[in-house]
Amino acid sequence: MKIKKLSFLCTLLLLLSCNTTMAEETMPYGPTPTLQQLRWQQMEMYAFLHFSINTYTDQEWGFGNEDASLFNPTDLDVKQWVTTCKNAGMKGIILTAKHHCGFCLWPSAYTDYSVKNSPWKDGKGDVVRELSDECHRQGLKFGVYLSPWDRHHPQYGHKEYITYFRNQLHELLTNYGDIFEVWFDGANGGDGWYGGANEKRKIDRTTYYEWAETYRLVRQWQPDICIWNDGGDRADLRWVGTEAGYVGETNWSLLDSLGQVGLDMLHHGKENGNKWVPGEVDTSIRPGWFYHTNEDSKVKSVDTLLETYYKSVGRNANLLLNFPIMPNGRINAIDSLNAAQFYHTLQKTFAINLAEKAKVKTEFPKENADNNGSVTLLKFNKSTSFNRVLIQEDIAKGQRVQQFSIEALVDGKWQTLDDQLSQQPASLTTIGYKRIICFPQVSASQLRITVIRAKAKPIINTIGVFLAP
Ligand code: FUL
Repeated sequence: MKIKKLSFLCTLLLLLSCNTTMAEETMPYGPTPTLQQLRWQQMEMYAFLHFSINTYTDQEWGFGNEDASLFNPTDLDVKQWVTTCKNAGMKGIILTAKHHCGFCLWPSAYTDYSVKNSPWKDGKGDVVRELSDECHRQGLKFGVYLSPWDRHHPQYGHKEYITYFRNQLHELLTNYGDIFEVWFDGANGGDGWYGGANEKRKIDRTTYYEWAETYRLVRQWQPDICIWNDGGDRADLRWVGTEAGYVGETNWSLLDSLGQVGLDMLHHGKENGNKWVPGEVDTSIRPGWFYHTNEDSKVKSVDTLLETYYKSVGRNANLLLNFPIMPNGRINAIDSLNAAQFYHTLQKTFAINLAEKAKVKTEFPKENADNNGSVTLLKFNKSTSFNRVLIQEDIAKGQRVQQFSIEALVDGKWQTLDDQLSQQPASLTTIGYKRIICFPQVSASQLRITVIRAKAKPIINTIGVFLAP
């Protein structure tokens, strides 16, 4: 999906059409992403793989007492996983190295509850090794999910467990090459096996895990990593408050660095938050995260996957799409087929940027005007049909746009283009790293993008106009 940047043009026009100085224009406004967050945002889509003892017990959450010998994939094929994800347009893979049941997909030195006590490869296998090697071979980034909640470990809930958790993190973050993202799930359902205690152990999410120190270690071991966490201290990336596959139409990549955050704020970000914390839309291609045969008929269709894309990547978030691994150790053919067709459709949709054939001019309001608007006019050389408009802000300078509109000149009349996937179609709010507006096809000679309100002078660096098949 190559979209030619119009930044040079915009910068040029800017110099010609307004009196503000270059320095003022390029000064960041408000919180900005770190280099790690910026690189992460550019990945746009990557995959989750859920695989554990649950795969063999038909469960979503193992209790922690399931026998390690149940783990026995007969045809485990990491090449098939990576190829499937690559064909689906995924730029990386995050593996459930340890889910809530505590079973480890790598031969951790700190527990016996791992692949080393399974029949798979006579206990000599290491799924994390095989997958990380294959990802790096095929040019995908690799990430790990390490569940803080561990229903197997006898000391879970006590201080000793934090040392165990950090030891495991050290293994994962120092033995498997570059890790782009680490996932610290916030779930804690209370009860578990806990070494045979069979009891409830709830913890205080805000204090128990001592996240500040763990984050420090993580960054020491993997300086380029992004940390995802939906509980405790604020990390680099945020949950969007739902696993249904969408983020709010208004989506600020900001939160406050301290304090509890409710679901609504996770869903929309905080307009005046003091820290850059972009949203990640995590959702599964099936109803469950783990594989269940009875969900073979419930795999998301190509249309649903496309809608998910537009409501995540198209709304200034990244998409983390889960593929469950089957008991034999492979991704189901229906999942890989639908995902490949989904990506094929995206590639076709965004292959030709019709804006490249237009004359583009941006004007800003006069100095001292009380708003920070802009009007960008695209004049096509002939009537042009399209149904998608893509806009990007230069987020390295901060997320600025609060409200905008798009209009097309159809048969000599300006017609407002609404976001058909939004619940409030007429109101277009945030842009951020990427915003894609979907609407029924129009044939227009001109397109007008008006930034109605912005926190500071808008810096739009990409405009794309497309015709989806
Ligand atoms: C949730 C977990 O409880 C699910 O099992 C799954 O791993 C999902 C991605 O996160 O909170």
